[in-house]
Amino acid sequence: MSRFEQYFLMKTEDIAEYVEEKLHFFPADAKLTCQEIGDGNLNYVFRLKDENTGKSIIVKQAGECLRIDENMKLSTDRGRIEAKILGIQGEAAPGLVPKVYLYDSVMCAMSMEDMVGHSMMRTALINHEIFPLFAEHITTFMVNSLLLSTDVVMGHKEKKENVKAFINPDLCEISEDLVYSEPYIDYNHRNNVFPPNAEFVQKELYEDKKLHLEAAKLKFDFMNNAQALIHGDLHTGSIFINQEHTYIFDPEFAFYGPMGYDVGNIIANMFFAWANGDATITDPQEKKTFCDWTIDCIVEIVDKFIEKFKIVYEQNVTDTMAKTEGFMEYYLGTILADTAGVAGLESIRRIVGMANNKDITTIADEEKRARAERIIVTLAKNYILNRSRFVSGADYRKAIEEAIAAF
Ligand code: SR1
Ligand code: MG
Repeated sequence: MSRFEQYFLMKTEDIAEYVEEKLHFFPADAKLTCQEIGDGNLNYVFRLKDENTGKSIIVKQAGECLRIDENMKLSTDRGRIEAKILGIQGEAAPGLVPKVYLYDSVMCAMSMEDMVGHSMMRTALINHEIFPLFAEHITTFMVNSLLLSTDVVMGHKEKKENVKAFINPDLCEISEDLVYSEPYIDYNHRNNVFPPNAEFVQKELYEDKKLHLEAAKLKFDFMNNAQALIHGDLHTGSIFINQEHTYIFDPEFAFYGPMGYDVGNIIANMFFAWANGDATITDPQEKKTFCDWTIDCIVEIVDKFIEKFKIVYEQNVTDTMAKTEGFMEYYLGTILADTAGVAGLESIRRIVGMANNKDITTIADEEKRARAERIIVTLAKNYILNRSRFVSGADYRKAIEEAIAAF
């Protein structure tokens, strides 16, 4: 009997045998080396490489509890969801997601294309690299993968089958808690608040009841609006990129939810890159070039999303009533409001919640980090409280400039 017929958490030394047995991916004389390369909160990611030819493969295995907290148990079904959605997204947005070679439901492991020649986008942004084609790529990915999965386009019974197949309760619960609840009421006592901003957070987040009400409304939209098959965790750590090309991966939080969740996540994460650049780049010209690009990129993402959305909608709408004059504008309007709301929620939760991000935590100068966090939270509150007013890239630019000017 094979060692891999019963689930166990693999180590680097198991991967070569595993891949040999399951895939026959490498030649018999391959000189295989394996490295654990994951730095996420949830899974174990291995790169297996043939040193003779340079050919490589990624094996990602879901553990039964979180890497960042072993007391938090999590269904390994997330691997199935991830493998399945990568197939769907690959059809909707060809070339923008890695290929899946095999999903093994016993070992809860996915063997996939190695995104050779690409870097994790968050790391590249912390190194202040600029990616002029990113807005183009990410908007094609979002519009196609999201809109084509909705009732606007799909047969409604088929879409409902998809809703069923992508029920993802454990991962959704993480977002419901970490994104939509704990940043406002720290009932699990696991928020990470940067001490110099403790009073600011107390007043601006924990004591702002008007903000709580809007976060609550958005939470129930997240839980009840089965609009589109969303990626569910579309931050810059879920993207591998180079100057010519972008890969979007790691969609294990996928489920049928509001489209604005993905769009808002990207916007928030691009602004974290601004905050890092503003706080850490010393050369004024370099700082201006990088920071201006991050803001231009946010503006371009919003405008290109709107432009492509309208085209893809017109070309693919099948539902009779969704063709009614004015409906597309109404529908897009709700998505844009959700986008701004989620951009705010994601911004806030990465500042005060349990899962922070390196763009901010690596700012060594305490005063600069405190200022960066205050700008982000102030901007985020504007996004949430005034979300229906964010209907173009220019609205984001104005809000960003106002938040920066306030500190
Ligand atoms: C407990 S998991 C923390 C976060 O990591 C993932 O990437 C998701 O963003 C999740 O909220
Ligand atoms: Mg992830």
